[in-house]
Amino acid sequence: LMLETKMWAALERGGFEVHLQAQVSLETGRVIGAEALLRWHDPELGSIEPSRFIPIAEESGLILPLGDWVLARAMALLAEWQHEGLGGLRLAVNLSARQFGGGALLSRLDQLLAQHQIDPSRLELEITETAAMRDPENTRALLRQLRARGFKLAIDDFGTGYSSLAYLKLFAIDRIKIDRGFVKDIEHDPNDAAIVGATIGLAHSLGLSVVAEGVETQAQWGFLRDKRSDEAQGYLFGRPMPAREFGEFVRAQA
Ligand code: G
Ligand code: G
Ligand code: MN
Ligand code: NA
Repeated sequence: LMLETKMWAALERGGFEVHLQAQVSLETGRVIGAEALLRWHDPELGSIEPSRFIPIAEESGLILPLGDWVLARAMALLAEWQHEGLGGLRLAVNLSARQFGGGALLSRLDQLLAQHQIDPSRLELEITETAAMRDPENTRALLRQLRARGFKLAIDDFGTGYSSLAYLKLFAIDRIKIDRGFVKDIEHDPNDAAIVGATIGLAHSLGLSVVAEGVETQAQWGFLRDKRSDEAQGYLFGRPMPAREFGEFVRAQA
């Protein structure tokens, strides 16, 4: 309860921040976009991990105003990039199940698009398999509407849900993010290597693109490039960093 109270206060006082982690093209080696990751620094408790505060936010309902804040921040960043000559970048935002349960998401996104004059294809919405399957019919309908608007849709942590292949049939999406649990031992574990290779092939044959998560080594990078994964994200290219640093990071590669 203490964390919950502190979180509400942090939301009002600007205690949350969005950090950005680069996503890199495996073909060109260039940064093509980023994933937005929430960070919370409390003056007394210090930095608190998302894995600790997101579940509390989800249970308490705080995830709705917090998620809304992240979306607004993301749209504002996209607008900044557009003005700074970084308009080609894409920004991915994580959505919680509760955010697509309520029916407010679409109109809120429309409002933000109009406010910031953003090309909707620059924003990618990441949903996890488990969140999507809480109410599959509702999810399916909403994802269709989001896609019709031009937003990009990604399935996060792909392969860790109960019925990953069923989601591919049920939901119209653009991209899958291969969970870092499969990437970690890719060089040593032939099963992981086979799973990742086959997943990339499956995604491509369905017309989806692939981001591999948690890439930490050159060997993993080489493997993924050989298997024609489209993009990669991980400590090898950069940790999640403050937005200003990310802008400099992207410019430095030019
Ligand atoms: O940021 P890592 O750095 O620790 O993120 C941990 C988890 O928190 C990830 O599973 C990520 O999906 C989740 N997360 C990070 N930012 C957000 C956010 O803005 N909204 C939601 N719903 N989850 C987030
Ligand atoms: O939304 P998702 O669960 O995919 O959130 C990404 C999480 O993965 C964040 O917690 C982020 O800090 C973490 N992460 C990103 N890159 C790496 C990496 O290369 N190695 C590890 N161990 N974690 C990573
Ligand atoms: Mn994610
Ligand atoms: Na993930």
